Parts: sequence; C-alpha cells; structure tokens
Amino acid sequence: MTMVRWQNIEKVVVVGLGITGLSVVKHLLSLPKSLDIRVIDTRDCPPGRDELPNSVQLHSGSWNVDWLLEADLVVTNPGIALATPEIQQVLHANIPVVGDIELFAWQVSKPVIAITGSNGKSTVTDWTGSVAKAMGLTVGVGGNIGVPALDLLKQDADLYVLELSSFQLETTSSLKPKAAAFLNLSEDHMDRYQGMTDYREAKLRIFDQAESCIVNADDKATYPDTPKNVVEFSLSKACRYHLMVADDVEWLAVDEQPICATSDLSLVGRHNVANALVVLALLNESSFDIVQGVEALKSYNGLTHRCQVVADNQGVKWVNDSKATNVASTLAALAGLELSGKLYLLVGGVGKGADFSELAPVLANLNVQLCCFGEDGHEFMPLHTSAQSFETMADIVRWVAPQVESGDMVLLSPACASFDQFNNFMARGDAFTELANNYA
Ligand code: UMA
Ligand code: ADP
Repeated sequence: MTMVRWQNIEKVVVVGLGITGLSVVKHLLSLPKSLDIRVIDTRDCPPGRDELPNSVQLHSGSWNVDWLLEADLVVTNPGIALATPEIQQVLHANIPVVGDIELFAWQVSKPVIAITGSNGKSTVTDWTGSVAKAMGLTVGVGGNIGVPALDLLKQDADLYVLELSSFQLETTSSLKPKAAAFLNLSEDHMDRYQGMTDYREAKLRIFDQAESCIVNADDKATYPDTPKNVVEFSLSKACRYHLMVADDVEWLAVDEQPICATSDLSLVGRHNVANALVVLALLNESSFDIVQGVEALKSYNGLTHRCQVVADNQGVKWVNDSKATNVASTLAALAGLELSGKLYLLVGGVGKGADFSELAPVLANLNVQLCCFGEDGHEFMPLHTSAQSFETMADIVRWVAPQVESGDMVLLSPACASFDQFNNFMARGDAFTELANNYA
C-alpha cells in the first residue's frame, strides 16, 4: 500500500528544514525507492542544516520556484502557510502538497490516537502516553509536542499518540485515528488564519477519518459539522465521559461507572480534570482497559512550563506557565489560582493579533500587579490600573523581587508567543526559572 503511493513520485521537494524537515528527509531516504530529494528553506541559516546528508541539495535564504514546479511532491513544514504565494503556485500546477503527518499516515500500520485543540494538547498527549505505557504498551508519543511523528516510526510500537496542530492538520488527509479528540477552541494564530472559521476548520480535519470523534460537550465549536461517531466529554453535563458525585466525592466517570476521584489527581486546576476525562476517553474508545491505567492517571505530574512551581521561598511561589501562549490558557491559569496574597502577573511577547480584552474582567477581581513586557506588552496596559511596562522579563523580576511578601505569587503566564525575545516557549520558561531561582 505504502509503495503504491510512491509509484509515480521521483522528485520530492521538502520546504522548511528544522526538526520536521530533517525527519522528512530521513524518512524519504529510508524508503525502498530511491528519490531525488531537495530542500528549500527561506531562512539564511536554517536549523538542522549541519545534519542534512550530502546527497540532499539545500537551497536556503529564498524560495526556488523552479525546484518547486519540477517536483512530483512537495512536503511542507507546518510553519509554512498554504496561502504562501509560492505554495499557491505549486497547488495551481496540480502538484500535491502534504505535510509530515500525511507521510506518517501513509506509512503507519499500528493504532493512532490523535489530539488537537487550542489548549491542553501537549498535556493530554503526554498524559495519554504515560497511562498507556503504565498499561504495558510500547507507545510512540510525538507530533507538535516536539518529537516529529516520522521519527517515531524508527522504533516499533503498539500505539502512537500524536499531538496535532491546526498547521499540521491543514496538510493531512489520510490519517485514520482509532480515537481523535478536539479539546477546545479559542482564539489563537490569528496572524495565520483569516478568522476563527478557518482555524476551526483546520482542526476539524482530525475527525475526517477517525473511528471515534471525542468532542467537548461544553464547547460546541469542537463538534464536526456532520456529526458521526461522536463521543462527548464534559465537566458540567451528563454524557459518556463526565463527572458524578457519590457520597460527597466527585468522580471521573464513564457512563455510570466511577473511575477515579478527581481529588486523587496529582495535577491541579479544573482544566486538568477535563484533560483527564479526555485521556480516559481516548484510551477507552481505542479499546484499552482503562481500569489498568487508573494509578498512572492519578500520579501523572504534568509537563514543565505549564503552571509549574519553580521556586517556593519564604511563602512566595514563582510559577512558570510559559506555555500559556494565548488568552484562554492564561485564563485557565487564573481560574485555578490558590492565592492568599498578591499576584504579580507577567504578560507579553508576540500577541499574534489576539484580542486580550477578555482578561480585563478577571483581572478586576484579583489582587494583581500586572507587569507587561516584550513586543506586544503595550497591548496589555489598558487591561488593569496596576499595569506597568517593562522591556524584558529580567527587568520585571528585578523590580518585583524586593517587594514580594509571604502569600504572594509571581506568575509567568504571558498569553503570547515568545519569538520576539526567545527561541521558543521553553527558553522563555527556562529564563524565568533561572531568574526565579536567583531572586527568590
Ligand atoms: N520558516 C521559515 N522558512 C522556512 C521554514 C520555516 O521562515 O523555509 C519558519 C516558519 O515560518 C516558522 C518556523 O520557521 O515560524 C518553524 O520552523 P521550525 O524549523 O522551527 O519548525 P520545526 O522545528 O520543524 O517545528 C515544527 C513545529 N513548529 C511550528 O509549527 C511552527 C513545532 O511546533 C513541532 O513541535 C515540530 O515541528 C515537530 O512536529 C512548535 C509550535 O510552536 C512547538 N507549534 C505551534 C503551537 O503549538 O502553537 C503550532
Ligand atoms: P497546548 O499543547 O495545546 O499548547 P499544553 O498542555 O501545553 O497545551 O498547555 C498550554 C497552556 O494551556 C498551559 O498554560 C496550560 O496550563 C493550559 N491548559 C492546559 N489544558 C487546558 C485546557 N483544557 N483548557 C485551557 N487551558 C489549558
């Protein structure tokens, strides 16, 4: 089947290097068929170029439309929008354009669980993977979470768990997940999409061939337009994966069967209760015996950079939520706060065209000092009377550290991407953690 796909393909152009492009090149080289592989990256010094095998030609620093139009197949990095004029030329020439997840779908022969949504993807992906591993399965966990999906195929696995971004889904049409979840929809990536309709449609592609479509009954935008094989989860309504109260204890439940008390979960915050329901749903709908995974579900500790306490000194908590790159994730962090003193909230970075006004009513009810930094920090200034503007996170911490008192919290939950001042959200979170440890 796989080789049939490749029958009429000789020349492949990979657009964008980085970890995705490299994984694509390595995958293409591993196929039994010998292909002419070329890479274009518009960056002058694309990441990963030192690892590119000599047999593969690289054109960097600009587009190479001749190469593109000579190709039988173009494989794009998720960071490249299909609306890019050069990619539009390729599409008009009827040359197929796919992404790395499509190549993964052509190759994979084991069950796949797939996860998308505006927030919670990485947490649900990693959590599902660790519960599945505790059940004794060999599991490949990857995708947008940072391990390119094609790299997972190098080792055999019983199950693959993939985090899929809307960018990756735009170029995927053959993936057939056993179970797929669309966690929630809120504004993000408005610099790439024309509006919420386009963004939602890209995410809904996850359900096109899914055996089981897991949707959020508290967020109707997650339902496919033509519902089929839909399974619901909810924090507020009775449905298949829901909450039930028995003897004053709140339980995660599947239909009428209580599975695990929510108070037994190590992860805090209501959003993580919803995430836990999805983990149960994904594994149960894929026909795994979730009862065997309950202990792992309870003990899962979460990923770094998501509401993580990185310093706790003299009653002051320093919390790294660098992965909060949009408004909804910062709202989730604020909803889960347990705070007796003042909140120093660090916001700003690259706003991606978002509307931050939804934060204002929440901030109005908090004892907060709003500290704004980075390229779009000024957009937060009107949201609260306390707002102060700074150039960098380090400037903020130097100003905050002498003022904090027991019971206070310093929270980096910036509602923005990091690319103005950092390579990625991890580097931003690491920088905050270092500052916290130096000043706490
Ligand atoms: N770029 C160019 N010219 C090129 C190629 C890329 O300017 O020719 C730019 C893109 O516009 C983009 C950036 O470079 O801004 C991305 O390229 P990269 O080399 O950093 O990409 P990878 O390292 O391959 O990482 C990608 C995902 N990046 C994006 O979707 C932007 C990673 O998700 C993902 O973990 C990785 O593949 C493995 O699947 C990151 C991300 O920010 C974490 N994702 C977005 C999000 O979660 O909000 C969708
Ligand atoms: P993603 O991979 O979709 O960005 P993460 O699990 O990395 O999701 O979490 C990103 C941010 O969103 C973090 O700040 C986290 O605390 C928050 N978050 C996690 N799950 C949810 C959810 N279900 N709803 C809203 N926010 C969430």
